[in-house]
Amino acid sequence: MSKKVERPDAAAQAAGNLTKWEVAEFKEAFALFDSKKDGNIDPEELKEMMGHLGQECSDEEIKDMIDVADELSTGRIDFPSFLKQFQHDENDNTEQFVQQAFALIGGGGDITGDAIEQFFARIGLKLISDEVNEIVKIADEDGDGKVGLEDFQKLYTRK
Ligand SMILES: [Ca+2]
Ligand SMILES: [Ca+2]
Repeated sequence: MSKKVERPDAAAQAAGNLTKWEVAEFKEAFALFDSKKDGNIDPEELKEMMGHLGQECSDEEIKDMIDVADELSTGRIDFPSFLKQFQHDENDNTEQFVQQAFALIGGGGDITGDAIEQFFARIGLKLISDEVNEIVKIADEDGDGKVGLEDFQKLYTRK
């Protein structure tokens, strides 16, 4: 066990120019990865989650992914480090990231209620239909009942 590093203000600092929606969403994503609930994503947890998402990664690939984010060199990713990966100014791949996330959740098409349900089922979460409808409602800017790429992109540019 490596010693626990406490950084109470780091999350707020790392949030930087991310929208509140994004910070809340990344917090949920982080909690999903952190299956042991110890406040860090370790290689084992990362590998497990990538597997759920259909990405089989080698130990080497997992280590590389951790290294990119691991600013404290603990071999694990804490929430502030995780958040920093998604900063707009440090990461000009936001557009690409959004498109990849859209494709991942939508399974190649628009994000419908069914697609959301299946996505969460893949990562081991069962949503009730009220929750699914709520997600679609929040994200569906143009009101056609599903989340298209444009709706989805707007989630990441809203302040
Ligand atoms: Ca953990
Ligand atoms: Ca829509």
